[in-house]
Amino acid sequence: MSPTDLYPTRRFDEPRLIYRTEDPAVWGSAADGPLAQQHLDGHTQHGFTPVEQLLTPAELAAAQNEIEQLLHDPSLAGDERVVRERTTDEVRSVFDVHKISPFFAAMIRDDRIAGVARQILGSDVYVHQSRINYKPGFGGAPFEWHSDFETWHAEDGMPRMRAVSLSLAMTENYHFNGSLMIMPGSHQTFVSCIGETPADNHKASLVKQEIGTPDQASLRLLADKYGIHQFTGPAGSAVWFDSNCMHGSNGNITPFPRSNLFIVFNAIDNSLVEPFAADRPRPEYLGSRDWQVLN
Ligand code: 6CS
Ligand code: FE
Repeated sequence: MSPTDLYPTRRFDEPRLIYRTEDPAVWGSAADGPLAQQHLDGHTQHGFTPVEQLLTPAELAAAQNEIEQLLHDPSLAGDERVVRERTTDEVRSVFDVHKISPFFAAMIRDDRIAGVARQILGSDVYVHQSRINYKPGFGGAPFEWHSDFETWHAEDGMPRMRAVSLSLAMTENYHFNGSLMIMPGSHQTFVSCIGETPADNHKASLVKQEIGTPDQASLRLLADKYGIHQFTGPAGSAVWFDSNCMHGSNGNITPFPRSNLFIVFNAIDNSLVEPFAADRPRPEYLGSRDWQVLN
């Protein structure tokens, strides 16, 4: 039997705002890992923690080379883990990069990455999902406003808000090439969305999400209350953000791609159950059930 549903969504006729009371954003303490108390406090308050430069120049160059390889990897042709833009057919995302690439598999085990995830979640962790978002120039499409947790709860059966994501810039993120926007503090409010989950929703939602995106009135309330922060920074800069942050990004009509590596860590005690609002779970590459603890 599934546990109590603290975050009902895609179930009611009207949207609801549900205040988060049970799940802290930070579960560990300063003694547990690389982040100092002030960073943990900032994470609790804003729901995210920016990192000015996560990688050394040599590591960054190697990572950039690796994402270029993945983009052109002939063995991935026709693979469902490669998602293309609807209008331009350019690669939008490649999933499972921590399984496809030994380089990224090793990189994410580093204390600067897995160590921080364990510290924030106060637990051993595993990778729930990993992807590169390429956001190509001349037509990279937007990501609509959403909370990742809403989808992971509804479609993957993630029970609680005890997951954290790392977004690591692989190209410079300018304010004009579709960089990430987050409403600071919005992780404290869960927006229960309207609409039922269609069968195989991920086939559409990974190109343009429509189900599980909040209604405009809820978004306006949240934006008025929390404001909007836009992340910019050079390749190698990063941000850790809570699973329930309200976030999105604009399209990219500039010539400059905005590529990010995106890794989702989940606490091992928060592993997936049956979906809370979908007929069947999504594929393994979107929400892992066959995971291994990171060490
Ligand atoms: O499907 C996912 O897991 C992620 N992708 C999208 C477009 N929305 C929800 C979540 O961030
Ligand atoms: Fe997201």
